[in-house]
Amino acid sequence: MRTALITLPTYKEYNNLKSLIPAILEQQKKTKIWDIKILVVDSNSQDNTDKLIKEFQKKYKDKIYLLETPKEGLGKAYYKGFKFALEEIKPYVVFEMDADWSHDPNLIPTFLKQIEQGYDFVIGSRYIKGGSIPDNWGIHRKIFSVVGNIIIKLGFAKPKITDWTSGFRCIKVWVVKQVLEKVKKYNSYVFQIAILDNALKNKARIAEIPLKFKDREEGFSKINSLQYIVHTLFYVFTHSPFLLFIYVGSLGFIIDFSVSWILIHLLNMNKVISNGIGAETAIFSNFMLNNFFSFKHKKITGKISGYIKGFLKFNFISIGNVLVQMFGIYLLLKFFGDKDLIMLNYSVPSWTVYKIIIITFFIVPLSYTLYNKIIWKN
Ligand SMILES: Nc1nc2c(ncn2[C@@H]2O[C@H](COP(=O)(O)OP(=O)(O)OP(=O)(O)O)[C@@H](O)[C@H]2O)c(=O)[nH]1
Ligand SMILES: [Mg+2]
Repeated sequence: MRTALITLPTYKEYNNLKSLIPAILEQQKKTKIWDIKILVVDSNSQDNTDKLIKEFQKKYKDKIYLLETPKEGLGKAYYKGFKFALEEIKPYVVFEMDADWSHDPNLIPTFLKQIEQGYDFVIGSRYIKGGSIPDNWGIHRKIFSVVGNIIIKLGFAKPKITDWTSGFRCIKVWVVKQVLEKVKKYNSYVFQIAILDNALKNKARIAEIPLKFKDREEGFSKINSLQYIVHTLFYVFTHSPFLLFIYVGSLGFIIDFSVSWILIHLLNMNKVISNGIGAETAIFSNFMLNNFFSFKHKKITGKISGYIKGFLKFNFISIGNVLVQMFGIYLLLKFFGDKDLIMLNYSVPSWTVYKIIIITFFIVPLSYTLYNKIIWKN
């Protein structure tokens, strides 16, 4: 039998644990292939959680582990719990699960079915058909959760994953081994986003199953909404390959202008040649920065010939972009005219507006897609 380890981080959840632990172990009756075990990672709750677990350990032999940690937040509790699991318990899958009855233990066999079908990372999702968030959540909490997930989804350009912050998940241990040290520095709820982001970058196969999230009835919430929002935004803005690609492109724009300006105004060089050198310098810097920064999880490594091939492809895509831009400008000028446009009382040449539209809506998505399909393939 393979071990499925349910990891329960707990801080002052005595009353919940009393009923939740038997309910989880009840699931054993529904499976003959999985050995369901529990690891409670308790952060010095001082509410007799430790005594309760020790009693359960006597009752359910070899089924329950207790790891005691300092109170350092949810992410740290999971990090330490998973590390302990890898070293001491060696399960085949680990679950993340809240210990406050928000996550229905009856869903455990459904998660395991998905693992049996070949998925590596199964998410209990509140935002797919059949899933839900509680009706009685205040409007601000609903907005945080829904909008937060939309921002993450767009930022990571992964429209198929609907719930990035759900804390009910089942993960194969090979994925945990790959990502654990990388997510060590993320605490609180950002840990959940970081672990999924890194799992995706390690090509884990992801599935979602519907989760009807229930509000806790016992104990108190430990979530800090403001910290959650700030950390989430910071993570997305510093880890999304798409946003990193945008930063690199913007820097390229500055490099192109600066090099051209230096060559023309300080070195008195020919304007056409200077612009060519400026553009090519930017193309080179974009290529290198995208390789080591935006797409570092699938970067070109090894032989110099690999870099040269990648760089040549990158140049071809850049030339393609120039042609698309020229054609777009031609069409817009032809259909919408060449008059200056009045914006906020200023008169701006129409071509500048057209150029911005073409870059934003065509060049950026097109080149991002092509880089992913042609140069930095999975
Ligand atoms: N070990 C440990 N567990 C924690 C810590 N903070 C939260 N938890 C546990 O993590 C789980 C989720 O925390 P909750 O406070 O329920 O957060 P939430 O589910 O996002 O928010 P609510 O829906 O308001 O309850 C619960 O089982 C908590 O007891 C911590 O610092 N250490
Ligand atoms: Mg909760």
